[in-house]
Amino acid sequence: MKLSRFVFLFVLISFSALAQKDYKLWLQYNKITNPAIASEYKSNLKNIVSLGNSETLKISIKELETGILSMLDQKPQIKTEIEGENNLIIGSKPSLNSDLQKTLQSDFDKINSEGFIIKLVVLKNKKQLIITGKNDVAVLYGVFSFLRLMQTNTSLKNLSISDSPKTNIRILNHWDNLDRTVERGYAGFSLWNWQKLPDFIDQRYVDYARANASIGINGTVLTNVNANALILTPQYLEKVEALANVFRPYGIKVYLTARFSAPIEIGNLKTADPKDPEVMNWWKNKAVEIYKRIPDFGGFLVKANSEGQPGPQNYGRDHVDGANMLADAVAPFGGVIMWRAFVYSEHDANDRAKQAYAEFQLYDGKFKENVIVQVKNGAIDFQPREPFHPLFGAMPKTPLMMEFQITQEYLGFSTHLVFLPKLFQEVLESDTYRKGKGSTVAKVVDGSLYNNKITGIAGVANIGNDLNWTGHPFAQANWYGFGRLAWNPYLDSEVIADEWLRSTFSNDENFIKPVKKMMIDSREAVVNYMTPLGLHHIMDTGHHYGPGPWVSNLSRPEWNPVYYHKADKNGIGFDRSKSGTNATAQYAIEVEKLFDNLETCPEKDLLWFHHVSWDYKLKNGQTLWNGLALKYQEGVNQVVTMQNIWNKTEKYIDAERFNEVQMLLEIQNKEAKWWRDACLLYFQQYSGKELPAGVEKPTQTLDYFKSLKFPFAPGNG
Ligand code: BDP
Repeated sequence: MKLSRFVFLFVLISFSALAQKDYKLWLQYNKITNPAIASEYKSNLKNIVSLGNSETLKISIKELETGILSMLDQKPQIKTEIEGENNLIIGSKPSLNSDLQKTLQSDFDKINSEGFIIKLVVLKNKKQLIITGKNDVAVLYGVFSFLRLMQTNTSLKNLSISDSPKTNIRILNHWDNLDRTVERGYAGFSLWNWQKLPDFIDQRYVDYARANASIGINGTVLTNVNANALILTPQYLEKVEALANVFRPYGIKVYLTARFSAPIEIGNLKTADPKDPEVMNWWKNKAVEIYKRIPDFGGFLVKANSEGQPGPQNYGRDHVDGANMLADAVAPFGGVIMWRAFVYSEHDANDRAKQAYAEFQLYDGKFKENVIVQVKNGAIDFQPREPFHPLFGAMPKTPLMMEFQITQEYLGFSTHLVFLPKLFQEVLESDTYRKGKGSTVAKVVDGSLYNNKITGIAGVANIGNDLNWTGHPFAQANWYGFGRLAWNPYLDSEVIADEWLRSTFSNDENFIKPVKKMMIDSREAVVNYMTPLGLHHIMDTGHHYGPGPWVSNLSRPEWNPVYYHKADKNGIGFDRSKSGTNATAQYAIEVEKLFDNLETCPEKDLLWFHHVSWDYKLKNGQTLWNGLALKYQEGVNQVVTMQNIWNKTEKYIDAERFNEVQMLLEIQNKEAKWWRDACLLYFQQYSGKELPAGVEKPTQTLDYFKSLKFPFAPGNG
């Protein structure tokens, strides 16, 4: 072979080996270099006893083999009988012998149907390690959890874990269109290759399911909430069925979005009125047709009468009529309806932040048992920071599902490093006070506050067909963290960052410590350089890329950033207190008082709830104008700190991901400055004040920033 060709091949091979790193997400299975930990695992992982032979169990065994080989350079023997000691026993409760069942009875009592047990036990005087649960999918969760222990170099000593998910529906919402564009998607095109389905099964579908199962995600809505009825035609259902077949052994159910007008569009009916018998029948038959193909179909997600989508109100009916009609159709098969509460109307002059509560709260207790209302984390729309949505806690007789956005529509797309579990945690920990102190949003979502039968957390996916799935290597952490929080909404985001870094990059403390801090601080950084002190929705409109606080020419008032910041010569902010729109009254009295009073309103939410004079004194003694400007500067400084941290990590990780993140942080730096300069120049017109010392002078004029146009910004249809 000629040298040049050899070099070419070498480069190609090493490139693909490196490229795989990005692709492998948090399942890197790096070699365990800590000798004590490695030897503990080695001695316990010589033999795997596999009890059963379901598809799911086979996946568990294969995953263990892959992980063990890669992390320990050891190939375990796979057996079907327990002989000798130090075996790793894998199987669900029914497959265990009576001795084992008895030994583990108290552990089984502690877990629910999806929970697992990982435990060192002594059986007939012999030590064994066991991973079990009540069914094989639960065992798979246990296996991934065990592999996480390995990946994070956790000692096996005294190992005894029993863990169950706290919510039933842990689901990704893909805003994927049938033409493979992804609404608000910044990581390429949709994974679902509809044209080649059902016959061509892309390996990515399998890898996607595996990644989700590894963090306990058990559902996926394949299609955009701005729905296309065609997905419900036989031509597409056949393709959906093929995907469902791939996902099933991983414990993942498939769901679809239901376009409310589908009976007209694909059913040739004259109406989609939910009280019309023909319409009801159409949906019932549709459900029968779907469940014939996909017996474990999860159900429908519906965006109705919101942002132009059709819904029951088109026929003089309400959300309850619409949701319950669909609920009846899927109920015989155990399906659920996830009905979204993301509504606001152009005909409603009311503060947009009040509209969902105003429209939905009075329906409490009126929905059928298999309806769950899906509520965004805040009352406006996935902003870098929002106070928790007032509906949480306010509908005791209705299960409410959390909707988080993992894709960074309003947080810098997939170019900005922002660790979202920090945001998610802040929302979940918020106290609604609806049943006294401690009535957190997490307790509403996991059903413990009001004893709801179904519970769930949805995340709008940030996944596309980019080689690294999420566009930014660190955006993988947001997918990961979402799954972990959906499993356990009480998890600390620092724990999540720690696990993720160890599983994705390295266990070296010199890497973990600074990079974890970088991740944790990244959320506040984006708030600071985009929307500090409670500002919100001042992104450029349509695509939401970059700042656009000046936009004021769109037909619907609440589509314009000026609606949200209300800057004028007297000050800035949206008065939602009693003297304003009184949105604060939608919260429990304790929360209402806190937000309503300028003195007690947390400064992070100040301009969300109050219109405040430019000279208002902040807690640190600064005037509002100076404080605001300094916050913007702080955001930029934080990005610089992130860059400094990252620049020191080169020796701990592969060059490819190091370089990618370095380049992306440079973009983030530029864009943070863009945000700071554009917003401060714009607001300065109203404050009429100089920038305080410590804030860098803008390098461009306001007109320049206003002139920037991005007709092809991604994710905007
Ligand atoms: C908004 C997005 C829009 C979505 C909508 C929704 O800009 O693309 O369709 O949310 O959640 O934030 O329905």
